[in-house]
Amino acid sequence: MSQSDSLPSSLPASVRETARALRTALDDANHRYYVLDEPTLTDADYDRQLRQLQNLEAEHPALVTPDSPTQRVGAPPSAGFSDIQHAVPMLSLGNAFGRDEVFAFAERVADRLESAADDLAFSVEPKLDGAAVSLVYEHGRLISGATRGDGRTGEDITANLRTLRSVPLALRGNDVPRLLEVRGEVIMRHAGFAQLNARARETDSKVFANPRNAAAGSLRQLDPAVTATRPLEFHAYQAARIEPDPGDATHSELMARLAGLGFITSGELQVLYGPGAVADYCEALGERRDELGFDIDGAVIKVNHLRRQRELGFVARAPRWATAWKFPAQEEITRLEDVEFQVGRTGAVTPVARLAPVSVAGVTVSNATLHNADEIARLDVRIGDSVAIRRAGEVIPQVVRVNHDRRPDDAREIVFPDCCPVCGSDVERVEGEVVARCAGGLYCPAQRKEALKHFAGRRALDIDGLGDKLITQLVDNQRVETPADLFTLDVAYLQTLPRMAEKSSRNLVNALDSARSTTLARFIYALGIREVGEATAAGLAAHFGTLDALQAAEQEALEGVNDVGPVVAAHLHTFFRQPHNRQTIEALRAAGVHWEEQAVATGPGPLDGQTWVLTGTLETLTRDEGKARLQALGARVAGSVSKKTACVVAGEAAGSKLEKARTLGVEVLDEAEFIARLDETEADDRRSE
Ligand code: 9MJ
Repeated sequence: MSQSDSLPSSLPASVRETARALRTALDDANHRYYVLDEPTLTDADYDRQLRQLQNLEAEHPALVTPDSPTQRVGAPPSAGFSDIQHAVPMLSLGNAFGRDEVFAFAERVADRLESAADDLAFSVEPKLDGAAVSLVYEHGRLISGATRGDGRTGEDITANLRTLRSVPLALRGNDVPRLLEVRGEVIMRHAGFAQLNARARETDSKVFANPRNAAAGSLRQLDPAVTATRPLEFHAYQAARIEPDPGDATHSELMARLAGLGFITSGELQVLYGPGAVADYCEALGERRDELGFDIDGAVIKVNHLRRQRELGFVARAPRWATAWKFPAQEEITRLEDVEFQVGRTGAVTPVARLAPVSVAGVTVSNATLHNADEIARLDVRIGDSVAIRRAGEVIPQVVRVNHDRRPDDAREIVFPDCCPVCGSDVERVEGEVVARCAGGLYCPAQRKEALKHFAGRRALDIDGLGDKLITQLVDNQRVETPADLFTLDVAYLQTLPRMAEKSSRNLVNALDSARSTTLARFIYALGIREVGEATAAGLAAHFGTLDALQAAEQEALEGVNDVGPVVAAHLHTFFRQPHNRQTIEALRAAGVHWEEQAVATGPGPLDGQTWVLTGTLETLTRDEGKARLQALGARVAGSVSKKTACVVAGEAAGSKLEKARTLGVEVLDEAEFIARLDETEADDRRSE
């Protein structure tokens, strides 16, 4: 379907053509990003084109049609949802537990079809655990979207479903059916779910127990603008009605057609013959369940030929032609035996639930996070309570619910500590922040250990052979306090430690040696500055080019970096103004940690070609800052004075360099003059930009 079909011919051809091109570009970008997972446009380009289209539509309101990409969040909040009758009931599925029941299902189907079970083609696909919805398209345009409801009557959530970028507003391609009713599941991926709940915990809004509840809850928002902010995806798994009738097609063929029309369909679907192959697939999918990035609760086994599906029909509320292989639940009930408090790298004090061990989807769980004091209050949880634990993918096991009816009489309240359980420093809770932090900083061995683990990690300096246990020993023995101390370790000392032979000690010393050569991005990341992840570190490295420039940057300059907002900028600014952090950085450089510095091309500077020398002690700014500001203006900063030196800055107790400057007649500035000159030159520079 072409995006220009619906544009009114009363408008000038050039306007229609521009609108058509923008709509197609935006629809294609959406499809590539949300359906094919192969983004082509940057977010900025997408936003720019969307704004262009919005402006064009504002000038020519006749361009606005319901399937324009500008119309996803168009509807105002509603007072409630009206009913939609499903033209074809939305049925539930029967269950098959284990291989024997798959064989029994296949035999039943084969008997009815008077065929041999091993000759029957089944399509098998993951069973998504989200909220089932049904979408109706007429002449390629989305007409309505509904929840499953009781299977016969659902709720009209069209306005909310339109906000999902994986729901096509207009079907794609040239083979658009006159009528299409597509069914599928709206899901939330683990990553999006974790982010949504993390934000909810910070802002005291609704925390969801699992992605299914989050998806269902997000779809039932009265304000579509809220749904639009939720990371939802629609995955199609059935064409309930299609006109013209596709004739003697198969389910797998229809799924391929739905993909062509613009829907996400399962990349895991397989057509298999006989129950043995089907059961093998289900077992193998179960093994990979944690790798998919979203919840599935089983596999759906369908007779592949639609003609045979029709022949088999339904029993009660479920089709005879399909069944669900169910995986073990991802939630289990156990007892909260105790709560311990862990101190993280940034001092965050996290309550950790110690549980009576329980097997959750095949993995024994004995710990779960309780996040923070607010979460304990929200859950109203006490030691001794019966709790529901959820484990999904790589997400840390969570306590999602408490069974208050089963609270024992001797249940104990959880008391959040006032003092750090590791170093005894005060535990502080900053106004407006949910996280409580140990005020000990790097005095706290727990924070020191975590900082060192982070520093040595694979994505930071990648120090092979420096594991958690060794770090614990080094800190406990007071041999290592800061990351710089790591570079003073030698074989003689290391081999005195338990489990460290000469060879492993030598390997570690070699690994430390290799780690000395790194990149600026890794180094920034390794410093473990709050909220500075790998991507931010890389952005900072690319933007500033040198560590000195980054260290000297003011809050405003930091906020000029992609993805750095006021909070991260403040963390960076504070970090680099702590004397102990600067000392550690200097000690690391002195220990030989190095990287290639890149001058950031900023065009010609007013001090281009000049060489400056800083000497003596500066009071109001550090030498690094002075150097970075000079470099930003184009100057070179050297260590010795010559005839070619443009200017010498002499701080307190300047010695031989100052003398030499005077002898050679080189201009000399004291600190106050230097700062005035910098300010003046920077202001001139800004004016000339
Ligand atoms: C889920 N939940 O993933 C069906 N389903 O087909 C898949 N559900 C289904 N198919 C017919 N993949 C009725 C239900």
